[in-house]
Amino acid sequence: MSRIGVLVMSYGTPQSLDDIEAYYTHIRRGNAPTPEMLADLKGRYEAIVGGVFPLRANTDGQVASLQDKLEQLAPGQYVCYQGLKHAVPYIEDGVQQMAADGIVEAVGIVLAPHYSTMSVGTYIKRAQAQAEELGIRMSFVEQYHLHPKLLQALAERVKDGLERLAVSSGGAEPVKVLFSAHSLPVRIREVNDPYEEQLLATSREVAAQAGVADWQFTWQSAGRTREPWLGPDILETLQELNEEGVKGVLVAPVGFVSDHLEVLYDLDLEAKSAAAKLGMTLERIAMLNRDPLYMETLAESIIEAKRDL
Ligand code: FEC
Repeated sequence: MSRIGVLVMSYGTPQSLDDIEAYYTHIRRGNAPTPEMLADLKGRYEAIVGGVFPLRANTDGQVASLQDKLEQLAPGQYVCYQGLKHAVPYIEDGVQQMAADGIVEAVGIVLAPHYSTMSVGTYIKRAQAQAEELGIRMSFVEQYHLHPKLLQALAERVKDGLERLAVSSGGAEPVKVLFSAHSLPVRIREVNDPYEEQLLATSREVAAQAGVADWQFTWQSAGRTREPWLGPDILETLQELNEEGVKGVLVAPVGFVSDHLEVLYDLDLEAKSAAAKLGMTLERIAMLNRDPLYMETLAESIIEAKRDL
């Protein structure tokens, strides 16, 4: 019997500084960015430790660790492939590789826990279209935002983060936990998109498990387009918290699972310096990356989705 393919999908990142324009053009559905937009994005990648692209190594590591975890739970049954949304190997490349290897049944999963028609929904559409063309039967994990092991891993990180914040702020009070995720255009509300509710559900559960009473949710990393995006943005939220007298902030970007630009630049550089200018201390929880509990979350969700094949 042939093995079950696992298409592990992630956002993708440029391969080099020279590749940023092609990457940005792909994100913009074939429209090249203006020279100003390109310079701005290049500047952000350069600011994160001199132009590195940590998402690639992190995604590679996550896929390798997931393969090991599946091997432990179901020896010889699953084989992982990578498919990226905006960089090589693209989602379609991953599906083509499965077909070339003789895979006839596969499960797809995205390295993002919350479902939106504009995020996970588009990954699935592309994978499904290519799989149909090549005769591969696929089922998909659409979300895993309330998986108990994911919640446990995040709650542990919030507890650790609060300890770090107590040290770096010299015990200053009061402290607020800010859960965050990538903003999306406000128009997702017109289609009753579950994204916002799922993010709030994760935040609520993680706060409860970490024993945090004082928390709120905020958006980050809104795109540079003309239409309205979900807000408030974290930079506005920091202003408000400062007006309320908050002294310490722990950011928990629960919509992301990896160290990458939106975390290392938007939070660690931009939000941290904005908080410092307001006289507040800001810390961030460690990202999940290859956390064993996260790997178990993915593996168990895949094994569950295989039942729908
Ligand atoms: O480290 C890296 O190289 C990549 C970091 C990265 C991640 C990421 C995740 C998400 N995005 C989502 C939605 C959008 C929408 C647009 C958009 C634009 C960008 C740009 C960059 C970028 N995103 Fe991203 N995103 C990452 C990086 N994203 C760079 C372009 C410049 C900019 O605006 O900063 C707007 C597209 C348009 O122009 O129409 C929408 C969502 C996620 C989280 C879920 C997921 O991982 O898929 C949602 C990581």
